[in-house]
This record gives sequence, C-alpha cells and structure tokens, in this order.
Amino acid sequence: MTVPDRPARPKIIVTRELTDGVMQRMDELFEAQLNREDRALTRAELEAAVADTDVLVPTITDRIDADLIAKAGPRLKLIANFGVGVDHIDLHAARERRILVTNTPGVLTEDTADMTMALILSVPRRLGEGEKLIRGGAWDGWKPSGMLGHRVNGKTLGIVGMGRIGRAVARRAQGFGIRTIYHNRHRLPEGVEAELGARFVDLDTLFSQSDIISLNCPHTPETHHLVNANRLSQMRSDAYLVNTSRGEVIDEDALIAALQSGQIAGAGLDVYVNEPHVDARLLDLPNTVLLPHMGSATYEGRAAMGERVIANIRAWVDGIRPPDQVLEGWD
Ligand code: 8YV
Repeated sequence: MTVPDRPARPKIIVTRELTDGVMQRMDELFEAQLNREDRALTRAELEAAVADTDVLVPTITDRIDADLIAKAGPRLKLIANFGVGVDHIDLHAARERRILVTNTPGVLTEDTADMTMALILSVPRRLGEGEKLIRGGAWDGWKPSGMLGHRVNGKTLGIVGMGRIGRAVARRAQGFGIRTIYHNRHRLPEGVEAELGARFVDLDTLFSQSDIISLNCPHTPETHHLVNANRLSQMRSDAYLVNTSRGEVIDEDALIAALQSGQIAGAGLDVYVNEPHVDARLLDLPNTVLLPHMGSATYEGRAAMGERVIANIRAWVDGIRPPDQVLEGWD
C-alpha cells in the first residue's frame, strides 16, 4: 500500500559509513545515498544533503542545528537518528518545519550498561594505571602495597537518570554487592525499585552519600552542567564519578579542578564536551580512565541500531507513527 505524498522508496542520505549488513539492507529497501568513506560529512555536504532528500540518517557527529534545518528542502520529512541521544538535533526547529525525528532506544541499553559497569570497576581498582605500568615496562613485581585501590563490594552507587540504561546498571550493580541509590525526574514504581534494590533520593543526598556516581541521564537543558563545582564539592574525597551519557552533563573545567585538587578520588569518562577533542589536563591525570565514546560499540548493537533506523523509516513510508518518534515538543 502506498500512502499519498510518501514515496514507496524514499531517498535517504546516511551521513556515516554503517556496518555492511545495515548498508546492504538500506540499499535494498530505499534509494539510499550511503557514505562509504569513514568520515563525517562536511557542513557543506550536510547542507546539500538536507536540501534534497526525504530522510536524513545522521549520527552524533552531525550537528543538526536550526541553521541546517532552515536549509532543508521541502521533501525532508524525517530525521531518523542512528543513536538514542538526540541533543545534537534541534528538536524545536525540526518541529517547526514538521520534520519528524526518531532515535534508536532499547537496542544499546545492555552494551552501554556493560561499559558503565566496566568503568565503575576500573576506576576504583585502577585498571588504567595498571595497564600503563605494564606497557611502560615499569612494573617491578608484586608487593603488598602495590596498586592498591578501593573495594566496590558493599559500596554505594548513585545513579543519576534511571531510564533503561540506569536500570540496567542497577541490575548489574546488584550482582557485585553494590547498594544503589538513584535520582530521576520521576520516582520509579515501588515494585521496580524493589526489583532493582534501588532507593530514590534527592540529588544532594546522592552526591554526598555515594562512593561512585554514574551519570545515565540524557543531555537536556535541565541536565546541562548538572555536575558543576557545587555538586562536586558535595562529593566525598574518596568518591568516583563515571560518565557514559554526554560530556555536557559535566562542567569539565570544574571536574578537572576537582580531580587535580583531590576533591574527588577519580573519574571514568566515555564522553567529552568537545569530542573528539579531549582536554589535555585530563590526559595528565592518573586518576582517570578515559575511553573514546565506545559505550554502545558492539557489532550486535550497531546492527540492531541500523534495524531500528530501518523500522522507523518503513513505518513512516507506511503512514504509521514511527515506533521511536522522539515526542519531545510534539502535540
Ligand atoms: C552512539 C550514543 O553510538 O546512542 C547514543 O546516544 O551516545 C552512542 O552510543 C552514537 O550516538 C551514535 O550516533
């Protein structure tokens, strides 16, 4: 069945090289203009793309701001983001132009929670430093005082943002004998809290009582710089901060100052304010574990993200609401 004004084979422009299977499926189903070079499109290329396509498939490395959306041609009706976070897309500007935005929730939850857990374990137990010691040829053998870190078992984890990923982290924490407290826009139903072994607290309590804080909230105007100098000053000097959400949730300068002064014990970061640039001061700090935004980077996850993008485009073609329409700002 074709829907009036919906092309059966829409033109889609995919801004980044995706995995082979996903690109092949997109090629079969749509008039797909794929990026076979493993690089981000330039601004001029992005402008040309939005001017002449039905669907744009961007990733986090594309800035889909109001200026770009103003340059969209009349046929652009859907921005089907490859990724769950949509803070690189001006949702308001898209809405004004009646352009739908979709994302890929659900399919990267477990991978991102695994990576969050990896950081929760790595930072207190100094995995990064240990690796560097070996690779630098500086290990002079076992000793009772060698590479001492802090035990995670029995400690308190404070999760900021108890959506899918936050909850998946809480489930993992239970297996490690870690107590979870959390803060979220809305408190979870009691049954879910009981299942996760998680207690709802306000942010002041979370920051002052946690041994490890994990940021699992989206980046929105409300969470921008949620971790600022004031919040960091509430943390204990033996507490750690882990971030697998978005760099902008932390005031990076304030974090660097807190790490340099010993105000907090360490940090595990997968995301940064100005990616791929990583502040040189972070590189100099031994008490950080730094990863290159790889929280969801599994073969399985990328394939599933591609499938979600395809499902959203197909729903739009069929004239039904795409399953992952980002509703923020829509009636
Ligand atoms: C993605 C992410 O790989 O989905 C997200 O929001 O942060 C990443 O894990 C990336 O955004 C893809 O665009």
